[in-house]
Amino acid sequence: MFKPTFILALLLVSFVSGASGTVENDDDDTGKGSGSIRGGAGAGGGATTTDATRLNANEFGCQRTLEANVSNPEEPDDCDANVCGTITFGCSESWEMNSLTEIHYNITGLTPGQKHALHVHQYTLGGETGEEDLTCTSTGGHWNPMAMNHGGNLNAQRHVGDLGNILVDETGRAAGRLLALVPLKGETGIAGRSVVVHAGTDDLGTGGDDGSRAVGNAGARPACGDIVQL
Ligand SMILES: [Cu+2]
Repeated sequence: MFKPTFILALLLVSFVSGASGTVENDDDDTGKGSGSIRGGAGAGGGATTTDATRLNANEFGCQRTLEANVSNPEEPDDCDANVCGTITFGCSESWEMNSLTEIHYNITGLTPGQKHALHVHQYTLGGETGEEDLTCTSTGGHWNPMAMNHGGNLNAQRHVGDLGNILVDETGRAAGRLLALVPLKGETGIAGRSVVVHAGTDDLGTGGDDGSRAVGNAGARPACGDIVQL
């Protein structure tokens, strides 16, 4: 019942956004200035939003209710030498398109001027079994409950966990927000999973090889963190 609705919503967002897969940055981190995506979703959302998706959104309310603090698990307190930051998840202001989640991020220690891939991965740190594995590898693969190919955060063909790339300033900091169809709870939700910051840039599935279709060739995992409820 939820699955076809989610796919429909995916297709709709892909349509209204032009399927660009790009990530929007704003330094003030207030969520202002998102006119293009808000307007598009509002124009199309009313006719296709079903009771099922509305119920799913109302379950958590339009607030930032999930958060992940990311760090190098081997040196979690050394943010001078490592990637560290916070990612929060909540509803966008586009209530009519109420599966579209607004994601805010503030991450330091990245490569100045580069785009870094950001994903939700399947397991919390320690992996499926919860063992003491203090590496980001233990978080497993991308969260992909719909069994799709890898893509960008606004593509129709994407993993639920595909959040695209974040833009890094000249100081190595990425701060801003992005929008993606990311259910917070329920069987496809990201609650109780993890966020991984990659060393490389996500090719959003356009690389033409198996690595691209699977993970966007995003490279190593310098930081990760469990997604917890606020
Ligand atoms: Cu990843």
